[in-house]
Amino acid sequence: MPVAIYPGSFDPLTNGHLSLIQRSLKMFDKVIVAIAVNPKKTPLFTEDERRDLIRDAVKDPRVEVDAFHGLLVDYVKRRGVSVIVRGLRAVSDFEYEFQLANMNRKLAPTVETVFMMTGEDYFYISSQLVREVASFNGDVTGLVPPNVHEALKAKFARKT
Ligand code: COD
Repeated sequence: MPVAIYPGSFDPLTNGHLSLIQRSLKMFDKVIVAIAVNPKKTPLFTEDERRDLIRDAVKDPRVEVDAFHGLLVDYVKRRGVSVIVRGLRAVSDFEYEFQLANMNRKLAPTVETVFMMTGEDYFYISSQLVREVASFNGDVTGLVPPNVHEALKAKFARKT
């Protein structure tokens, strides 16, 4: 059964991520959405919050939501998976993704990275911009799933 791991920060999940997950399911029987937990960074949403937001937004039995600490390739090997899915929005993504994919291949030669181009409606969406817009009370309707929209409102209402 072909399985892929879609890793990311997902802080928070956006409609761009969601589109990629849905399109990946046309190629893979199962997609593991893997939240990278980096203790050196302070995310807006905790690991558990990100996990719940993705689970509630996706609700597909073929999608598993998980989290990992440490190197992505170690996690991928632990899960017995050999395909990583990543998204490309613009030329600016390419350089970073190229480095990441090559470093991962160096560390784990049997693991392949598959790239998917962003959907035309989502090429300008990033978690970072969504956080910034929401922090200034801007409207993020259509950029994130409704449950993430509500969570952003609650998060920034608490902060102000
Ligand atoms: N349309 C299409 N694709 C999108 C969109 C969009 N609107 N938004 C994001 N994406 C894609 C991104 O290009 C990326 O491929 C993926 O979705 C996830 O995006 P983010 O921003 O949530 O996650 P990143 O890019 O911060 O994830 C980086 C990792 C956490 C995967 C990476 O740092 C990592 O593997 N960390 C673990 C430690 C490790 O192994 N380090 C060594 C790496 S060589």
